[in-house]
Amino acid sequence: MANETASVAVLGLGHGGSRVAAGVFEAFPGDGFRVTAADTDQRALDSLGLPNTIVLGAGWAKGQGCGGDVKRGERAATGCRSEFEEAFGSTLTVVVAGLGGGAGSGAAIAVARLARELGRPTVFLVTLPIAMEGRARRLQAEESLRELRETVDTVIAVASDNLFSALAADTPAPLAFATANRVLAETVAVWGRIFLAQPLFPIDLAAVRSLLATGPMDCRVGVTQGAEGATPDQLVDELKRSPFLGGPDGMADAEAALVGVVGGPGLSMGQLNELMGRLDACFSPNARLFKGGGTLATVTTGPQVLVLTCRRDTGANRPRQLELFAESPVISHGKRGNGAVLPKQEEFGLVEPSLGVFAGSDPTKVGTENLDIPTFQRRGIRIDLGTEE
Ligand SMILES: Nc1nc2c(ncn2[C@@H]2O[C@H](COP(=O)(O)OP(=O)(O)OP(=O)(O)O)[C@@H](O)[C@H]2O)c(=O)[nH]1
Ligand SMILES: [Mg+2]
Repeated sequence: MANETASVAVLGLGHGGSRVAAGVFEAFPGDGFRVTAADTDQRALDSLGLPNTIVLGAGWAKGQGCGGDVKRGERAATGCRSEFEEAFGSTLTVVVAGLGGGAGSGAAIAVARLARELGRPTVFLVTLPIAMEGRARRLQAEESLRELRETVDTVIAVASDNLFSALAADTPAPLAFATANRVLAETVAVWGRIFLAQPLFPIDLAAVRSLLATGPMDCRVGVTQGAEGATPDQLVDELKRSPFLGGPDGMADAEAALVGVVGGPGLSMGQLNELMGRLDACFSPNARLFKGGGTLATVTTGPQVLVLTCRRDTGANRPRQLELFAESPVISHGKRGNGAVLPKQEEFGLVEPSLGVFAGSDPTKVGTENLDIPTFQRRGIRIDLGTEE
């Protein structure tokens, strides 16, 4: 018997995350997931038609958004503690957010802190912006991701570029985001189903932690819808076409992966064995694989497969636009702890006290101090150029 008190919750944060949560609610109504969306933007929330929503910072943000400011998003979410406590599931909460804006990124950090404090089992599925959204958004997303990873150890970050590079260039933008939301909603739902399933061999959060433990990982996800009567080969083909997986070789070059299969109550050990064998063959023999499978009464189609592949994040998948900035000839570069390349102002040669343009004019004096000399020189303040410890 499956644990009767088991429950899985889905929590969408910010506009992108909320739309994914709404996709789970629409496409998987029979699964009993508790679906909640939270945003500082009341109108965006209302447009989703979800029964459970949280307007973040309603008292001061007035439902009008947080202007893309992560700190304001975080503050707004911190003030909704009791609402979030209610939104958690007992077995698992899948938190979804698009990083790069204010509400979703800030709320993800606040929810992560709360989940850690309360010891709630959570997985964070977050997306990184597409290259054309620009460098500022990308850096904001990376900073939020760094903070999120410092707070919880179950953060799965997928690059939206993997999805959009799999679509034809003439795909209309609304359709592209709708595809992203559908695939992410399926990923979230199958993930939840795997955790609710009667396990034939189980997968748990310890496996997810172990998968991500070796450092920042570049993660990709693939999912199948499990059409009735689909053969193992057809399922594997479908998986390889899954748009967030990064192409047909998306499994072959993975250093580590989680492979989950969930079928209806009729799924046999023989079928599962055959399917797992086909899936194994897609990976390098050196890849660390965490596998799980089980059955669930709400699965009325063929088996669904979820694959989460990881490779060490070397920055090779950073969008091209970011590299162009990094090669700019007018600035030199410093590095943040997270490896993000930041512009650094050039050092000026102002080592001697200097009057600059005020040389020759009457000194502006207060007591013994000449205010025409820059303050840092008058006061002997050493400028930290970031070149020394
Ligand atoms: N999957 C998906 N991602 C989206 C969607 N809209 C935006 N994103 C991504 O999510 C990131 C954050 O955007 P939003 O979710 O709109 O921002 P927010 O969290 O509401 O924050 P604000 O800036 O305060 O509005 C963007 O940079 C995009 O990469 C969407 O409909 N679906
Ligand atoms: Mg928004």
